[in-house]
Amino acid sequence: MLIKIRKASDIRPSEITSHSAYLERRRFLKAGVSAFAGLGLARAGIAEAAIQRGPGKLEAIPDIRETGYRPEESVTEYEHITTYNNFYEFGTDKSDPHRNAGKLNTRPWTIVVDGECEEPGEIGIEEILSGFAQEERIYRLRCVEAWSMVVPWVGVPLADLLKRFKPTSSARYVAFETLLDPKQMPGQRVPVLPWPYREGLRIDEATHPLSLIATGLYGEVLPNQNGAPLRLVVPWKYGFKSIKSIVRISFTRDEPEAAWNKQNPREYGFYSNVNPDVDHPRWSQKYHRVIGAGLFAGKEKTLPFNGYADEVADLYAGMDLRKYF
Ligand SMILES: Nc1nc2c(c(=O)[nH]1)N[C@H]1C(S)=C(S)[C@@H](COP(=O)(O)O)O[C@H]1N2
Ligand SMILES: [Mo]
Repeated sequence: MLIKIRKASDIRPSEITSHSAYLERRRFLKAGVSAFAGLGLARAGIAEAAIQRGPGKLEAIPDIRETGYRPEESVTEYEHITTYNNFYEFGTDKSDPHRNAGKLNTRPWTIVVDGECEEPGEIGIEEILSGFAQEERIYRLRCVEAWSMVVPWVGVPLADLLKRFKPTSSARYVAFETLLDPKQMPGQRVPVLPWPYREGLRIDEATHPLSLIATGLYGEVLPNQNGAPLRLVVPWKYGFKSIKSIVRISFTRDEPEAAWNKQNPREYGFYSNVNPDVDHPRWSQKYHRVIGAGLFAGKEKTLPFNGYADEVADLYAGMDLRKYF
């Protein structure tokens, strides 16, 4: 169950493939799974085979750079990733976002970047898609509700995006905000959360190489229910930190407010690092259900920092993780 991750700096130029080559290789690998079995490559083969393009309903993202960011587990099927969602702006049932998010208009889409930085401004989704190298990042997503999946994201390291706005030394945190538009997001007419949905990270968390701004999954642009046109992905934290459909990013001096933390600070901490040793007040966090594994599959053990401890534990050296949960 160990998650082996190569550092981004280990990427070889030969791994930067064109999208068509990427799709070709996927097809080849899919056909070749059985041939790989028994060569010690079976697990990797299975993971690779699962990563084809989505069903082709959405625009393909060109020139995706492959990276070594991939867990050993099988990738969750597109069908599950796009029909079992949390996106309360479109309803609180897992199937609501898939049914209701189609109405969201994601073009044009502008993100305002402001606060403690030298060059505040705006950036459009088209510029993020064309002006930054798009990387494949296969990450586990562990929801605080004790379920988990493995998602083949496409996106841009958050650090690369933030750099462009030149944060100053006063920027100790980064705050994120989702679109506020009850016309398009009917769930916002119900006060289940303090709208707009907001989240925040410490600046060192935000600029950690694992932190990603996702623009797509399975090689295509994000389906609306997964947070189109761009959302945060912080794989070592509970899923609710990975805020969807972002319209504002602000550099701040003080810890920013976050929707779930504001709604119930006892249950949802600001840090919310995945931690099997700190239970949610109403349920255990020691195990999780694997989405798509089938009705009779057993639960899986939850790992500290969702299996990314080698990469991120240093960020919290000396901190009492029961207090800062
Ligand atoms: N704006 C917004 N972002 C959100 C949520 C939400 O309700 N609204 N739900 C969060 C939760 S609880 C989880 S588990 C993940 C789910 O992401 P997915 O639907 O792509 O799997 O999105 C997070 N981001
Ligand atoms: Mo979640």
